[in-house]
Amino acid sequence: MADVKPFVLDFNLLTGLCESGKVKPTLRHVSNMAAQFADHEAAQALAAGENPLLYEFYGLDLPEESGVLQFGTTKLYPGKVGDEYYMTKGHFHTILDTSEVYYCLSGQGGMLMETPEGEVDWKEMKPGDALYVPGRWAHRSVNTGSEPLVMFFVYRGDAGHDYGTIEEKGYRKIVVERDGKPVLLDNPKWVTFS
Ligand code: S6P
Ligand code: ZN
Repeated sequence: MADVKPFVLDFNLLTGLCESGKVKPTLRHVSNMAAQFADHEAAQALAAGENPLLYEFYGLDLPEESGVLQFGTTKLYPGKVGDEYYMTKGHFHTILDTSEVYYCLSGQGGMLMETPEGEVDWKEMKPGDALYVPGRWAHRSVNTGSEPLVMFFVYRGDAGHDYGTIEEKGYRKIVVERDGKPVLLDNPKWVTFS
């Protein structure tokens, strides 16, 4: 069993950031996932230019064991690449049948999810909403608002992250702005991009 002592961490309710600096965030810029955006040219142009920060999130240095819980926050900034909202890379868990809980602290957006069999779901999230992502569902946060979308998450410590499947195949759906509102469209690049 993991030898972890009780500890406290601070995550700001509005910004999601650990202001004490006890843990450091991982940063993802457009260049880290340019191929994931449907408008590849817009993504490449952004990556080659100002290369904006899309999001930052915390992962703790805890043993990757089934009895451990990983937790932290994701701060996803507002913006679009072409007409597609800023989003996280998205992943399946390596142990596919491990679930995750997200709790929205601030901002507005949603979670785009899909199973290996092709079932798709989109759940909107606003402050105070808790989302259960069952095992087998890939999950990607999307910021459809004008402020950072901040979410707290918890998942099993040994779940692991399979990014490769999404990197190779993409998501079946994209979330884009139409007349100021988010709509889901088929991803024109699904499976075809490398
Ligand atoms: C981990 C959990 C989150 C994400 C974070 C960034 O299982 O779902 O901590 O890692 O929101 O997203 P991504 O897709 O880049 O890992
Ligand atoms: Zn996850």
